[in-house]
Amino acid sequence: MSVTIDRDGEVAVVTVDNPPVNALGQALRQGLWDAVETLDSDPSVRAVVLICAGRTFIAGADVTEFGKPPVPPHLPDLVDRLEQATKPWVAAIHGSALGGGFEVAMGCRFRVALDSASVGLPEVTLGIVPGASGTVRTPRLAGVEAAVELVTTGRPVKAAKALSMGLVDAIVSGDLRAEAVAFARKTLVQPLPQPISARPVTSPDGAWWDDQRKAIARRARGEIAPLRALDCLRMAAEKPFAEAMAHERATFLELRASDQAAALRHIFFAERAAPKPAHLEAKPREIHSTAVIGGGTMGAGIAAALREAGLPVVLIERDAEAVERGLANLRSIFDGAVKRGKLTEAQARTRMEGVTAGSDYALLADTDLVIEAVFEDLSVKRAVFARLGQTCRADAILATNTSYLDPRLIAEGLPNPDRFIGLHFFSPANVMKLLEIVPTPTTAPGTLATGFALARQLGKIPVQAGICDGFIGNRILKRYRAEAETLVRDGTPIAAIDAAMRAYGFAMGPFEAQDLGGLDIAYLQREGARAAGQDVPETLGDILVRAGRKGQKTGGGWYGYAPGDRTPKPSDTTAGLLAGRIAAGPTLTAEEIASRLTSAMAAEGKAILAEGIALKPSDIDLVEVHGYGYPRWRGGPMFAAGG
Ligand code: 3H9
Repeated sequence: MSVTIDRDGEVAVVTVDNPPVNALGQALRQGLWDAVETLDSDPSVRAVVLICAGRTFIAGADVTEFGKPPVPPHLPDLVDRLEQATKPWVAAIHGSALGGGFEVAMGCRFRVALDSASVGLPEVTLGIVPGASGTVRTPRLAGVEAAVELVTTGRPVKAAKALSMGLVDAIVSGDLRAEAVAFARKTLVQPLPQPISARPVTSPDGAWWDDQRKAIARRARGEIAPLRALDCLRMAAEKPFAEAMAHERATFLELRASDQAAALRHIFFAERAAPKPAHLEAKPREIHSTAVIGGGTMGAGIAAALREAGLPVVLIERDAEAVERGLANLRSIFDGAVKRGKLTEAQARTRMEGVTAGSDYALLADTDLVIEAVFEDLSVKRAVFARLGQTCRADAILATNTSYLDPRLIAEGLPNPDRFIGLHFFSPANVMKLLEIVPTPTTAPGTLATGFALARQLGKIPVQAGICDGFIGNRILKRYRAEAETLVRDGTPIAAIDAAMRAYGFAMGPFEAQDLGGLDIAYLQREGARAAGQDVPETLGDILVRAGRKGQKTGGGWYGYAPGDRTPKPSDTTAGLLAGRIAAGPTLTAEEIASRLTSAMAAEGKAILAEGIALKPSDIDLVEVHGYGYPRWRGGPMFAAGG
């Protein structure tokens, strides 16, 4: 860590260098404090530029310090000290000015950002509120509405938007240091603006605050921090600066010690560790061209994800008609993105232009990576790989997206099986962040490393999984559903189970989720296993599917649905079908139900770890949070069960 001072005439340039992201650990806080003192007492300095070395401006407080007692100088005091500096400081922002980093920038009299930079207050995503005046200075800098958006969502904004919101004073391109020094010089011939803490703030009326509260409670269901941040912002808008600061600090310290903050920190570090597991020593192969076999929902989603990362895609289907259907699936993904404002028409067109579609495997002769996403049937998949083995380059990486077949069987007979791997995407594959990476015993280390590198390229969270029925995620899902059925058999109402899991933080309970996705997929798997001679006991789901109740698509499954209405209603038909299987049992509270189901998930997770299917508990938590809707602020089943 270093804080160095050099000069450009009457402007001093303070450079912070604390890799990797210039986090505000104690030494850096002290270094900045000392720099303010030194420059205040140097009469030859008239203005100061604060700039950072490396990939980013200060990215925030040092999150690794959060479990420990705070050590002075405290960040709020440092921001005050900066604001009281006798010379104007100019924050020169590149990369991201986040959390404490943006708070430090608000202690400066001016903020100049590179056009590629972003600023934000992401504290709520860590289960806390900004703790060094973010909730108090932001409304005074940019108004209450902008502050509420920035603080309660935690979403950073790009430089152009930051300028329009009043969060930064100027955007520059090219040489940030030279531009910031020139900006600082200009300020010397103009009257200085008030320090932010002295600026006035106007509070909207009570009804506006009530509306915000309702909207946040809906959006951030179960999370404490966004609502507490709103309270801080209201305090900042209605009370004197010092009183609002005291409230913010108390809230910050309380939440920092909360279970939700601990869970969110756990996921934060797990996500950053996931792409670089220690055992990954081989060099990944470079991927410049890709192909997807199968243009159904899954294949089209994978192709869209590849295009989003800028990779050209060859889409292969069985015949001309299927090729057209595949292209239509892909087009509807991009059209949807245009409708939601995520892509421009021109971007959508470019995405489509990067796709070559056909039924001729000869199109794959020079492709670096092929991902198979055809029907979940061993013989169909084997036939695909037999053709890939004949037509692709001998070093092309060949991946299967199977979700429950044994990849070893799929790859049997493939020439050069060292380039074969499982890459299990989750639907919709262009949206869901999780990628299970499944090496077989013959997969080469370089092929495995390429899987991880591809995940990085696609912005996915990679988790390595061993081979078993369902890998990590679907195996836990099976156990979760089985436990939910056990509760039903023991007399707990279906609707009470779903309600309990929603109250725990899932968007849907296990039964309504099955009705949405269709009960027949899991049923067919079980039937397949039974046909193969495995002993798979009958489930309640089997009874429903055999009676034609496959979920919403058949007008009923676990629940009944009125035509055109997706609201689940308890169903007499279902009750009748299951009547003989349900015993009278104790009435469980919502907490007891959630505890039974999450404990079952954790128990399966433990078994998975013991068998070496997952490499570490935090990988299981990532799978559940990013693939199965486990509430992030609970930290995942392993964390919730105590690690
Ligand atoms: C806060 O500021 C509270 C204040 O309001 C009040 C205080 C009183 N601390 O993400 P990357 C590590 S709360 C410690 O892969 P990128 C990370 O673990 C904070 N370490 O890089 C990784 O380590 P390793 C509010 C941190 O280039 C390495 O840096 N700020 C921190 O893809 C690289 O990280 C945030 O929430 C940290 N704050 O993205 C910002 N941040 O190499 C969080 C990162 O050992 N950070 N590390 O695995 C980010 O969003 C991204 O890191 C950033 C760079 C966008 C900056």
